[in-house]
Amino acid sequence: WDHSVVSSTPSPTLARSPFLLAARGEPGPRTPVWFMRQAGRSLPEYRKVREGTTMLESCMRPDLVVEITLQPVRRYGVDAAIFFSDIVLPLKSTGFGVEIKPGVGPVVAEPVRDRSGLDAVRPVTPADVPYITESVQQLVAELGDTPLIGFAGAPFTVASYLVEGGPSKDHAKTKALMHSDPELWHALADRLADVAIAYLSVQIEAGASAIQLFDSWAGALSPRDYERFVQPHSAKVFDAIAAYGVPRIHFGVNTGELLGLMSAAGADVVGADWRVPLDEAARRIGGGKPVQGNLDPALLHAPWAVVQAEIDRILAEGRAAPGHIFNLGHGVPPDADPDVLHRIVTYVQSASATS
Ligand code: 1CP
Repeated sequence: WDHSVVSSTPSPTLARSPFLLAARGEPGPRTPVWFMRQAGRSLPEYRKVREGTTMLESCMRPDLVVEITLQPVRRYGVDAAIFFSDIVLPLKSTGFGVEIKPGVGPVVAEPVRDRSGLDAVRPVTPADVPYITESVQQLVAELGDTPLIGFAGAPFTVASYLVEGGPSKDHAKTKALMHSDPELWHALADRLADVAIAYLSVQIEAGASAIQLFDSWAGALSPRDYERFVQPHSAKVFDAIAAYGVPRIHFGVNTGELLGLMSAAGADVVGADWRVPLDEAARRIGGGKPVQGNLDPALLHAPWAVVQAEIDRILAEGRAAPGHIFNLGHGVPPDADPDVLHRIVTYVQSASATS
């Protein structure tokens, strides 16, 4: 990998899209909005095209990836598309034994708990994932002035699936590994940093104009453990892709106590969930960085007047940062009403517009 190769320069109109302006902390015409997990089971058109194809198979089919990524852009008019894939896809693409079990999430055939397990964890090369390059290139062509966000799972969050063997509430085996065999932990996290770097590089080189590194479950850690066991590995990822010059977003759930450390890992934009008001999040993130967030997804079921008041509050609090990208505090739940999401997009875009 030659990470000094700068990705193709975005067209002037793409570069001045509300999303990319906000991500760079530059003034824009309005607050951009997109949703984590905006594609997926909440959309009937998604359920229809996914029929008969497993999750990871569909991630390897450019026709499906392009269609599914575009569905929420068409339906909601969001200000950015997020590449349809999964955090375990790069491992799957190198032959690692992982499946996505419907209604559960990633399930690993042989959990990684000793040195011998490490060998199976290796980064993709572009030759492993021609379908990723093809899907991103097609998407960028179809999206025109709407930016495409590439993504990867951060070392801790992916490691948790590998060590636990599947989704976990307490991440107990992962924490036990960190503390009982720090050397093995750091070796695994270092490899997963390489996995993320390789996967992000493929997406950026194919034309993604921003990336998000998901450390969804990092909020399970104390700041002390995060700093020692996780931050250096996420920092490696951010450093390695810095030369591409695309905005780098970092996000995790329940990370109120970690926002400063996640920012210091090297992110350009930090996302917060609904537990921290955005003005307070901006203060903790520091360095005058843009923020992303943070409507509680549970409120999608609240009366519209409540949702609207929450949006007004979040937009006001977001002005404490040099840029604000409106989002939910976590992913769209499968039972979300697409009409409510559409109404949120329309409202954010009009309420935040400077006349
Ligand atoms: O808009 C989009 O749908 C974007 C595509 C996307 C992204 C960004 C998917 C498709 N997955 C992800 C990232 C991802 N995958 C994360 C980080 C983001 C987050 O925190 O939500 C995580 C933690 C995963 C792991 C994962 N994959 C889970 C969570 C399990 C758990 O531990 O609770 C699940 C349920 C999946 C499967 C999956 N990935 C994506 C979809 C649409 C689905 C649902 C399965 C399906 O539709 O069949």
